[in-house]
Amino acid sequence: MTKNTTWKKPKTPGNLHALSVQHKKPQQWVQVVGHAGSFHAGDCGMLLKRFCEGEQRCLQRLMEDALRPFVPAYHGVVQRAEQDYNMMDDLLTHFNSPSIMDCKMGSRTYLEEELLKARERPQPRKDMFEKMVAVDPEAPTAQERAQQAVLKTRYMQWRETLSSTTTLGFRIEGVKKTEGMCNTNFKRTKSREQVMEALKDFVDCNIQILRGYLKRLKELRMVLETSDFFRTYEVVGSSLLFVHDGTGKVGVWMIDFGKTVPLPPPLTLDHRTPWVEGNREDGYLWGLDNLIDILSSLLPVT
Ligand code: I3P
Repeated sequence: MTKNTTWKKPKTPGNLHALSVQHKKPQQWVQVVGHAGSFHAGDCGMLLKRFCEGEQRCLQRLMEDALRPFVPAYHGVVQRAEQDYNMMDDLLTHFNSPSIMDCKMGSRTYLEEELLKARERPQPRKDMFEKMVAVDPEAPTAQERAQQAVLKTRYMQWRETLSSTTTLGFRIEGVKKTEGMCNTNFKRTKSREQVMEALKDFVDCNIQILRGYLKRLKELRMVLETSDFFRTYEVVGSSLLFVHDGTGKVGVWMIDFGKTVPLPPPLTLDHRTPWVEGNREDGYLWGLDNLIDILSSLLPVT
């Protein structure tokens, strides 16, 4: 265990009950990160996410796969105000004032096909230039500065190396702690130590919560290693959603499959081999190994 860490003892069931009653209020859906306006709360514990055909295909496949317990249950397409939505379980429904963290998994956040497209038809983006200089005014090259625009793949690669995506195979995208504000200020959270601090803060040094997350992540890793779906898909830009609450309840689910694409048979991935262009590897399991290792190192030495 690192020095100067104060670990909270797991709360007794009595305290827990009082806490959950005290905080009980109608479940509100909270969006930690993601494209603005893409989500709506549905009826009866459902979440509506702006329709994406690729994501629909993944969710349909996942409902038949060993990974089913680790993804939100999918309930088909609904229409609201002439817009189609994929309807799925709202993963926060059974939590009381939950704390939520979104970790984007993998060592790469753009698809190989996006890279090819950017080469064939470069479309520099002003919005991404602006996001880049807001974080680091020195980041753009002279040419990018002259254009006041950057390619999306360049922006994504810059985000990957600025954060822990390239070095650890995952990055923290956003955290919302019980009753707190949503914090998405993790763009420069890169080193193992910085990630450890952020994770420690997220679990509030609660060992029970930490153990719960580790158990769930190890189960997920075991299932990923045997899943037919996972072996045959390039999984890019997908997140793990961490949720816990004051009762000690924890959950982790795979979410966001908009950039998860089937591989041309007979190609399969092990998700640990480093990426070189053409091999389609995404570093997902390498990132999960690192995440499990870092969370394990936060446990007190017994
Ligand atoms: C966004 C983030 C998203 C990406 C989006 C970026 O950058 O990388 O993952 O969407 O691209 O703007 P940031 O987190 O720095 O705001 P996709 O994963 O769907 O590509 P977009 O602006 O083209 O939607």
